[in-house]
Amino acid sequence: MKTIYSENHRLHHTRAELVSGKMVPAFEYPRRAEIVIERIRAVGLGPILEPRALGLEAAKRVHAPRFVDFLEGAWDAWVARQGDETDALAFTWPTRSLRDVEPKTIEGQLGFYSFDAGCGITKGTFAAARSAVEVALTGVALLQEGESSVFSLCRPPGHHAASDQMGGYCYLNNAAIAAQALTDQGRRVAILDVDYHHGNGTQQIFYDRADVLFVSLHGTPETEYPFFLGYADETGFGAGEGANLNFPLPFGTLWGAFDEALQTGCRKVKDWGADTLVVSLGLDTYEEDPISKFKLKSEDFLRMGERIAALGLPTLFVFEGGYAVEPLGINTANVLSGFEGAHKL
Ligand code: Q9C
Ligand code: ZN
Repeated sequence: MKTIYSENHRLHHTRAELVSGKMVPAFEYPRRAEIVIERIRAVGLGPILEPRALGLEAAKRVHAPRFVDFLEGAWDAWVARQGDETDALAFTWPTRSLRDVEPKTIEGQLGFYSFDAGCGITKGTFAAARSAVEVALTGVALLQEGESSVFSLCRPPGHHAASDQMGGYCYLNNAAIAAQALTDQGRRVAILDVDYHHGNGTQQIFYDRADVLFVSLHGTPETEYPFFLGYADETGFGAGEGANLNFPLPFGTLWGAFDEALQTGCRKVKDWGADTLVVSLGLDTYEEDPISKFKLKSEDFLRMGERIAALGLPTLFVFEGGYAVEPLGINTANVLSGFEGAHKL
């Protein structure tokens, strides 16, 4: 399997995020992607390629152009008013009792275009996010050229990013942008999101559409981030009714229960008639993940890859979360090698 990777992700390194009432060092940092690429190299998964310079036109097919433009200018606007000593970070959001209008200055715009404080902007954030989109879109191009599976090692991750909101360490939704590009080429795409957190951004982007199926397994929003989306009764809206499927699972979930939901999700992908699969590949379901509460073991990720392979579909893996950094390379490569061992096209 080919891997797409760029070192541009290193340009994005936030200083801090808000956890339990205090600012703590960010859980999402460059070493995550480096340890994964080192493992991909060590196990000889396949060639590692640089992304192509594909730009952000495709991103504007799922994100509001003014949101993408905001991201591009946010750091300079922040530095002009606040200096460069801190990350650009929101502190007020247009929640229920307030009004959904765009403020004129950066302090308010940060809240308007985000839904949490897990998405600070630094000098290199936009360049890194743009590069991650190109990593995903290069994977799309390779599928179009006949590859049966590709790993897009995107960083920053994307699945929390909605059409015009960043959050949860995500700025541009790499998996959604890739799924849209594949759909634009006439494919019938299903997105399978196995990250520990609900892919609220991906769900929102496709919620009223019949042409892309979204299936997500995640910690139940009753007790887990992102709290305000990801329930089982969210099945799609309008034309999209029936094209959204959530599996909220409890704290402590082991491979057995996860796999049961995964098999049900895979059956839905098959019954729905998908001809191409995009996997939002988060590894934060791992038992030692510092911010998550499932209990998957390293060898379970081999089984996960085999299950996904059993669908027999052309597959684009898009890297998402996973914060137990030392074993992150092993866990990621396990999914991909499990897939390769079982994938017959
Ligand atoms: N107690 C992804 O996995 N909240 N994002 C962390 C820690 C944010 C995770 C709070 C989690 C976002 C892509
Ligand atoms: Zn996650």
